[in-house]
Amino acid sequence: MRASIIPTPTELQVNASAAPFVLSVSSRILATDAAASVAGHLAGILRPSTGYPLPVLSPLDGHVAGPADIAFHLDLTDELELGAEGYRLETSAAGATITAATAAGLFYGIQSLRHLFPADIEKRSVQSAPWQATAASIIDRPRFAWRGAMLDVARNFFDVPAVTRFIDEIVLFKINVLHLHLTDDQGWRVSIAGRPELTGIGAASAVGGGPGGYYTEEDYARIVAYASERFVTVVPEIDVPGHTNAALSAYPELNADGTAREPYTGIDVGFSSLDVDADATWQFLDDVFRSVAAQTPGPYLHIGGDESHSTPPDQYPVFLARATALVAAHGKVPIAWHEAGRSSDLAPGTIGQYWSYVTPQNNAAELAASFVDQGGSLILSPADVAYLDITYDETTPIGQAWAGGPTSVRAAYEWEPADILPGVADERILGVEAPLWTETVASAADIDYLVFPRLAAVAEIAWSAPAGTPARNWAEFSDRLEAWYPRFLELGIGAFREGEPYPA
Ligand code: TNX
Repeated sequence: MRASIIPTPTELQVNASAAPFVLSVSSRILATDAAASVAGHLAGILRPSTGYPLPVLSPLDGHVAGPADIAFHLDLTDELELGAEGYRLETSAAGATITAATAAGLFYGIQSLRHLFPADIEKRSVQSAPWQATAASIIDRPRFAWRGAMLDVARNFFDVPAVTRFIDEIVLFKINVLHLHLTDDQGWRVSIAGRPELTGIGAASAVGGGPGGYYTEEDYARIVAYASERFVTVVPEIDVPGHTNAALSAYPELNADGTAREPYTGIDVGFSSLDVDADATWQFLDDVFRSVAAQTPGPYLHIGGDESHSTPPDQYPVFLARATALVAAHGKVPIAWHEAGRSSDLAPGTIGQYWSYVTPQNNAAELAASFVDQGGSLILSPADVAYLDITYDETTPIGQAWAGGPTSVRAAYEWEPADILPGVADERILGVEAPLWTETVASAADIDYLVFPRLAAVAEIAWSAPAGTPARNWAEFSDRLEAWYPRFLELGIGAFREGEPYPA
């Protein structure tokens, strides 16, 4: 038996000749109160397929872990120096133990443990034993703090169950940020106190005349809570001043000519802009940022800033300076796409999201560096390797090919974050994010097909050792990925597979 953990751990010793850990009908999960919710999460994964009761018990009540048990240890002193998200996982005939300094670390330990069991463990109906996990000893911590996936719910709307399903999928690979692209020309998807027409008029459209939709405050709170229970921070994006046709259709006073726009269902970009001078625009943004900030427990608020080709060029930097200051005034750290680096007056600490290529095009490297010069850091989403909506090959029936596409799984795996922007110090790279734009994506099956397995490749870049170390090895990764396909199947994730047709 081999271990096919993705992303590959920092230190992994597989004791192939040793007896494995075996889960049995009498297995128990031992966890103190502080670890009980994470332990319960693991029980929720293991009970349906094993059919075992797997009670969660506290060692403080005198329960002692035996060879069939899984024991959680929350070590707040962090003697093993596992940090904010690291963990140690030991599996053997003597039992399974997960140790971490935080509940998040324990949660990542769970994900690795899942990958050690047979793929059947992921089924939602009772399967037959044996439930063996390879004897292994793992110490693991992430390279980057920001390991993101973005879902565009504006071009096409995805309801709460689709989003929580997406969260369940991304956490398998230790992704810890869900960036929701909530607004664009084609639709406005989040309710804003005092601005009913954003979701009245602005949410009724989608690409190709799709049904549209939006999250009520309650819906949005459910997504945020579901994510938070899985150690995922939700980052809302309100894209301004371009990509705003939906808002411009809802409130005429946001338009320079005072006339409401018609709803838009095409896939062009760059034709819309808020009237960046109008007081009405700033009252609007104040309402929007206040409401979004109030719905967001996480520290970040993304304000887009990309492709604002219809904003007067001299006004664009002024707008970004003021908009980032407004976000900061509402208590959030602003994030913007790299074009916002054109402003030299960004609010202190504004984070840039780089979306040019692995080899920076035009002046993208300078724009990204501008955030760093202004005291901010960077999230890297190089479009030619990390964009999840780019086609895999000429036969891919959905997706787009603009960013140097098609983009293979191999290309998504073989790039190095530290090599993209030569002047930028490594510690200014907050991490990596893979965006899924949804102009051509209408269903959960479409999402799965474009996101997997590419997100697994990007997740390994975000979590595991850098290029140039033995851990970053395409041949070895593709073996692990191969071993993952039965697991995708059991999880109901319709992942792309080289040479196989689109399942729909
Ligand atoms: C560019 S990348 C966009 C999006 C599109 C995407 C299509 C970026 C910041 N903006 O508006 O959806 O290309 O791949």
